Amino acid sequence: MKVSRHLLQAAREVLAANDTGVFVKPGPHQYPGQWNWDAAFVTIGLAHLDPARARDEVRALLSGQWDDGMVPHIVFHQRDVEYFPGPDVWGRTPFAPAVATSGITQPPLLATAVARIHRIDPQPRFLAEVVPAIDHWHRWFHHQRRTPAGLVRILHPWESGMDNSPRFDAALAAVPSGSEAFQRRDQVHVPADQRPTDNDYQAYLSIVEALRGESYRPAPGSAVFEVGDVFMSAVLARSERDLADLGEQLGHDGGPARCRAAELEGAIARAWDQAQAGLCQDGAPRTIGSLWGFLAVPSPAAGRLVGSLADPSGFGPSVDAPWYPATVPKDDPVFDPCRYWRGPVWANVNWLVVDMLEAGGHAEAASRLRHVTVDMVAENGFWEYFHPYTGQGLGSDNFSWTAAVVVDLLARS
Ligand code: 9WN
Repeated sequence: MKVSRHLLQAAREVLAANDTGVFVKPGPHQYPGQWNWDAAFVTIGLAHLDPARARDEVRALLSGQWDDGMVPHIVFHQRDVEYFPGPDVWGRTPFAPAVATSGITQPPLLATAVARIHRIDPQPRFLAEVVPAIDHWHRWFHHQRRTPAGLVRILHPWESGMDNSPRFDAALAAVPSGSEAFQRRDQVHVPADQRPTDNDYQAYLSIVEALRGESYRPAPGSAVFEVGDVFMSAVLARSERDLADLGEQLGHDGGPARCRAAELEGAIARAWDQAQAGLCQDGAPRTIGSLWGFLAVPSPAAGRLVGSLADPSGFGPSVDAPWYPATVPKDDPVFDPCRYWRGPVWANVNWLVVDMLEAGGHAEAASRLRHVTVDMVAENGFWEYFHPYTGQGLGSDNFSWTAAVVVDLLARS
C-alpha cells in the first residue's frame, strides 16, 4: 500500500515535470512536441489526477487537427525544437492548421481516453466540444485509410507508433531511397543500440520526402509504403465503440461508429483466417501489435492467443526474463532485447493488453500482467521501455506515458 502511494506520487511528479503548460511532453529530452497516442495515454493518467488538465490535453492535441479530419502524429506547439524531423522537414499543406504539425497520424486512442475522463468526471459540455472532432478523424480513417480488405492502411511505420517493429521490415526494404541528406538527432540522449538503425532512418525519411511531394495524400495504392495494419485497425475499432457510447450520451446516433467498428473487426477476423492459411503479410502474430490486434477481436482463437502471452520462449515471462510481454517473441531470430520495438517491454502496450484482457473476461491473466507492469516500473523507474531479462530502463527516462498508465493501473487494483 505504501509502495503504491509512493509510486503514485512519483508518477504525478513525472507528469508535472513534463508539463509545458500547454501539453505534456512524452519525455524530458527526446521528444519536444505533443505526440498523438502519447497524449491519449497521458490523458488517461491525468483523468485520475486532474480531469480539468486532462481535458486541456485533449484540446491541445485537437488544435492540430487538419481540415480533412486527420489528427497528426505530432503537434509542434513550438516551432523551434530540437527534434528531427521537425516542422521544416514536414513542410506545410493547404489543409493543415495554423500550428505546425507532422503530415501523418498515429494510433487513434483519443476516444478511449475521453471515455476515461467521462467515466471519472462526466461533463457533457466537454463531450459536445470534442466528440464531433474525433468523429471527423474516425470518418477520415474510414474514407481515406482503408485497404481493399478493410484494414487501416498506414503510410509510414511511425503511424503505427511501433516504428521499427519487424512487421514492417519487408515493406520498408522496398522503399526507394530519397535524395535528401539528413542528420539524426535521436541518439543524443539515448544510446544508438536502443534506437532504430541508420537503414531504418534512411527509409523513414525517404517515405516522408515522397509523402511531402504529394501533400501527404497519395492516391490509394501509389504510396511508397502502404501496409494494412491489424494493430491500428483494432485500436480504431475499440475507439469507434467508445465514440459511439460517448455520442449516445449526447443524444447522437451511435450506429455509424458501431458499424465502422464492426467492419474493422470483420477485416481483422479475415486477416486472422488468412494468417492461419499463411496468406497474410502480418503472418501469425510475430509481434505484440499483431497479437493484440487479433486478440482484441472476439474469436474462437482467443484462448490460444491469451496462452501465447504466457509462452516462456515467446512473448511470455520466463525464469531468466520475468518482464513481459516482449514486443517480439524471444525465440524469433530478429528479437533484440534493447532495440526499441524489436523486443523490449513497453508499459503503454501492457496497459492495452491488460485492458483488453479485462474486457475479454481473462481476469487472472489481466491481474498478473497488471502487477508485473507496476512492479517493473516500481523497481526500475519510469522508463520509455524495459529490457525483458533484466528490467533495465531503456530509451528516455521519466517518460510520461509510463507514469500515466501506472496511475491508471494502480487505480484498477
Ligand atoms: C517517431 C513519442 C513517440 C511515440 C512512438 C515512438 C517514438 C518517434 C521517434 O516516440 O516515435 O514518431 O522519434 O522515435 O515509437 O510510439 O509515440 O513518444
